Amino acid sequence: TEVAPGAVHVPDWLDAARRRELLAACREWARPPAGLRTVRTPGGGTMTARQVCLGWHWYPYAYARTVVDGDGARVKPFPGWLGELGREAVRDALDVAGPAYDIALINFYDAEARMGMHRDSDEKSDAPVVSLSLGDTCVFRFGNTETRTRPYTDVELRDGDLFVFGGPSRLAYHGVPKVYPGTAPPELGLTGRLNITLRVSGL
Ligand code: MD5
Ligand code: FE
Repeated sequence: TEVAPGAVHVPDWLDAARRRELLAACREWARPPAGLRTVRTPGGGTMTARQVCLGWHWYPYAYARTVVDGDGARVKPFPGWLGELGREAVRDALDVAGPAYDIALINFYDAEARMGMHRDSDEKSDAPVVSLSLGDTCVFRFGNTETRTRPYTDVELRDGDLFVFGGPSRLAYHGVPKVYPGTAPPELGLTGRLNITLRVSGL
């Protein structure tokens, strides 16, 4: 479903085996060093979704090769298979050849976690962003390129869903105003929500 030009939602894109494999990989990546961390913004705020990065470490508002706002360890490598998964996602959603992904940002949301309306403009590439969701259902708010406010479209993202943000949608404001606790499929064995975004650094 095209939600806006270049913004394509593909519900249930990951099969059950890939969901399990991705979740198992996320659990490994979350372990220290360079594991799951709490992100603090320069203004003194704390993000409620916790994060782990692969390939390049994101900190507000730039990229580094080490966890400059955490344990200082070198960021874990971005695996080739994850890049292939991203290219497959772009082919399926946009019917174009995908780029060479080199960043994964993995956000973990517990029942209270939210993400405020923002744009992702720290990448020096306009390549499409691939988003994969696991676990609890959330409300994903897809906005416009001009303001943090209306007009926006609320979309429920569920376990196994793919969302690709390309073209004019790459710089749209977006956020996660709500997670519905206890909605993950029980057989997955995840309490909360994981979102994996694949990006091109342009670095
Ligand atoms: C999430 N993550 O569900 C969302 C999904 C983030 C973030 O927002 O920055 O980690 S990714 C949504 C996204 C990425 C790039 C562009 C656009 C949306 N967009 O133009 O709407 O944790
Ligand atoms: Fe974002």
